[in-house]
Amino acid sequence: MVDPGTIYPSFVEPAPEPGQWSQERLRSLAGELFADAPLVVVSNREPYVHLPDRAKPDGLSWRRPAGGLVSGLDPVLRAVEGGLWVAQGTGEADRLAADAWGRVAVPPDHPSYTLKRVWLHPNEVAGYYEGISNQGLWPLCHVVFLRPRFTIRDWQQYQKVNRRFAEAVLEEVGDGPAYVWVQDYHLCLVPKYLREARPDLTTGIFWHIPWPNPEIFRTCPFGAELLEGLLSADIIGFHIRYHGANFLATVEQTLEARHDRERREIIRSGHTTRVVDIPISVDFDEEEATAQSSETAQWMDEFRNRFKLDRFEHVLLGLDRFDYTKGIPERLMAVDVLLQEHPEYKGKLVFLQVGEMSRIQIAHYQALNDEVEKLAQEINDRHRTADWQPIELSRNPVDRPDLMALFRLADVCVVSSLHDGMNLVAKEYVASRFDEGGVLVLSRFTGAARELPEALLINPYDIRDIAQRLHQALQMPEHQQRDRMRRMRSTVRRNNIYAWAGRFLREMVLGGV
Ligand code: GDG
Repeated sequence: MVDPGTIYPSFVEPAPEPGQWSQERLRSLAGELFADAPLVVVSNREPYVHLPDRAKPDGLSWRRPAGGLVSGLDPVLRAVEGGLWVAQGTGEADRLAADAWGRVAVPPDHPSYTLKRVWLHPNEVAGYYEGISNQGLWPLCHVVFLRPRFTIRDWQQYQKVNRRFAEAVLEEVGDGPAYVWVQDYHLCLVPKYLREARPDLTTGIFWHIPWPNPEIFRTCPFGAELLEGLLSADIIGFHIRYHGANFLATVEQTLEARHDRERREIIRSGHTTRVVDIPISVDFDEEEATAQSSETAQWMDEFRNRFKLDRFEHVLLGLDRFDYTKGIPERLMAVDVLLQEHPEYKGKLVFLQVGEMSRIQIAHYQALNDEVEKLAQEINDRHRTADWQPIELSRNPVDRPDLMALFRLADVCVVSSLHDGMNLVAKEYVASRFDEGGVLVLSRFTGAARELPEALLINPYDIRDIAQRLHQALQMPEHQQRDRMRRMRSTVRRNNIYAWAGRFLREMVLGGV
């Protein structure tokens, strides 16, 4: 086999560009863009949840929930002082922490922006979140061969809740101007409701997941209404051009509208919506600093003890929110094939699969949990020795320093999503590896694969392909690991979260000038 490492001449770190995006640069841009009108972010998930805690004087503790949108947007709001984030209140002590209008200053330890919580009834959550959003649009857009479920009852809740989010924004902005940045597939109709009430507001929406081709999208019974909602925004963003192209093709086949191909604009009933592709990323400097912190070092020791890692030559890691789009069974099956084809790894490697359960009310997520547990046990039983098993599953909650510790301990990080808008885990792994070690095995069907060709790219549906890449990763000479990792780090450092936010906000406010 040709050593793919040889195609890369030795890497020289480019000098930082003067125009490189940083928190400072975003803050100064935000100062200009939002001098006269505030930025309001609207999303389903909130960036901080509050929990009851008897040990604390105010009876409250807090944590950041898992998920890419929150990881991506919180640093942005922290950079844009005086911003507002409207989201669903979900924490057990959320009401206790908030004022009568649902407002609370966050981050709780260093407040710099306002979180306004929207309170939803369990029936609303069932129809809007578990129903249309996660049993309908999520499988529809990820095309993972799981039949999407759309019901009229859920749709009514989805409309109602989207209206409530729009009302929460209107309540806060009063009569003044504002820039409203809506997030994701839960809130497609918010731009429409905002425009009906306040056509003068500027609205953008970012679509964090893939957009399917028109043949898939046309199965959605509420497709035209969803598109009308989205086209009420002034700008809609996708991670990669391909998703935007699918969106434009879907609009063309579904609605009467004029399409300006040159400018990638849709003009409908006198209103123009621009389509842009701007890939999301991570706060490279902050992730790197966390990875270098003493807290992370302590967590590394903790994990070394907990999983007895010093016994192994190779530590492999899978870290995801537990979701059937992330290809978790596929990567475990690949470990099985690897051990069958290369029994020399027995006793020498461990695969850690870490991550919190999510969307547990939905049957497919419970089924995934059962499937992964059963599979891990079967594989462990097949290969175990008296004092070793290949797979360790952990569903304990993890926070930033522990995540970074796991990344730093992982010789190989496996991201095997069946389909993913971007995938921030891949970029976080890269940001954490200031030692330039480690190999990223990455699904071709993630947005991240477009930016990180130096990863070992896999088709996650091809278990032998994953197994071969795992073997290649475990055998990769150090100099080649370093070459690849340095290139990937250079990309993520440059295309960081501030670049994403800065580019989107500039497009939204200045219209691409
Ligand atoms: C959507 C799109 C797109 C993971 N497990 C735990 C945990 N995480 C953190 C990771 C990362 C985030 O959650 C996951 O982000 P991803 O991007 O990988 O995936 P999604 O949640 O599906 O995000 C995705 C993203 O939106 C942004 O646009 O990239 O394509 O699907 O930050 O580190 N965090 C904690 N516990 C865990 O168990 N605390």
